[in-house]
Amino acid sequence: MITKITRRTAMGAFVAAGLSVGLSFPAISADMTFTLATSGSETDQRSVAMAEVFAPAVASFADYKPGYNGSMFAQGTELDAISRGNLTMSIASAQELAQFFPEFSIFATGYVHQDAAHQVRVFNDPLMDPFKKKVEDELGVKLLSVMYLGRRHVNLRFSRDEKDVQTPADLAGVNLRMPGTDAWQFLGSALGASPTPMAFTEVYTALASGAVDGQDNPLPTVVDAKFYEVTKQIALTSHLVDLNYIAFSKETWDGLTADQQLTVQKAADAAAAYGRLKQLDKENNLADFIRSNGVEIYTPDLNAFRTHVQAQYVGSEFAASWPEGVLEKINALGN
Ligand code: KDO
Repeated sequence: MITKITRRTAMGAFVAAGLSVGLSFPAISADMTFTLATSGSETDQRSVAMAEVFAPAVASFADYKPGYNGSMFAQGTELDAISRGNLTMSIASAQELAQFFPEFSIFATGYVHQDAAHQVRVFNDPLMDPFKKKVEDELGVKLLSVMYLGRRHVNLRFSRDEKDVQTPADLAGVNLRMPGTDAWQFLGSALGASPTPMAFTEVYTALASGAVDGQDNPLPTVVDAKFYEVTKQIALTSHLVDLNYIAFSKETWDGLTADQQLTVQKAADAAAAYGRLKQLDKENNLADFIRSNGVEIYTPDLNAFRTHVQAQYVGSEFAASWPEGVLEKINALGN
């Protein structure tokens, strides 16, 4: 009877005995388990990328155990869980990191990132090194890769006849659900709305009941979370080309062999690239499906939104935390 030994040991024993490693034998537990907590659904492209690309790539030495819809840790608590050694991975946001390190708000600022490729150039640029180092040294979290979440737009319960959104002034008094952290709430205010903090998993019910007037997420999320069932319009504000980071426990990372570290890094990059392409494809092809479900989609006065939102950040507490010259470097990496 094979006792509970690691897969690597068992494989080594078979190979040493000159037996084909293709022999089937009882499942043997891997050396370790990578847990991942996300408030995203199982069908969200970032979750799919982690399950279908990352997990198989590390399977030779680690099992993968995801917790979707905030079931493992509530949205916004994942980084603390990693830091305390209770979680391996999360799909983290710059807004959540800004709760620990305010300077991360630069990556969560409206109308800064221009598109998915710009996000990748910024994440891979040396300008990111001090940010990454601080998160590793002070939080015990390693940011492996940048994931593309998409262009966030204003999505309202009201029909366009009830509330036509052309400029930020049209959002005055609109109770707009935004995620709970300060940087998110600031963005909601910068759009001209009255932001309400709320966990992602509560948004559908809040829209259906009228507890909030709207929310902001990219088109793929509007479809995946079925927000089109409880809203009537999307004003394509593109106010944030949003991203997440594949966040990994530094303690776990430091316990890996060099080969395992290389495998984990390559697996994260491959998953991020796969998810980015799938999300971009969905983003470019979902408008008609959403319209077919009775949701009006239109482009507001983007110049009015961009000018107003950017003006709110000038002189803000967030801008005060940005390291000198970083915004200029980010802009220089744009198109
Ligand atoms: C959301 O709560 O609106 C948000 O889009 C914020 C993102 O940073 C990310 O947490 C996302 O939710 C979840 O992954 C669910 O898609």
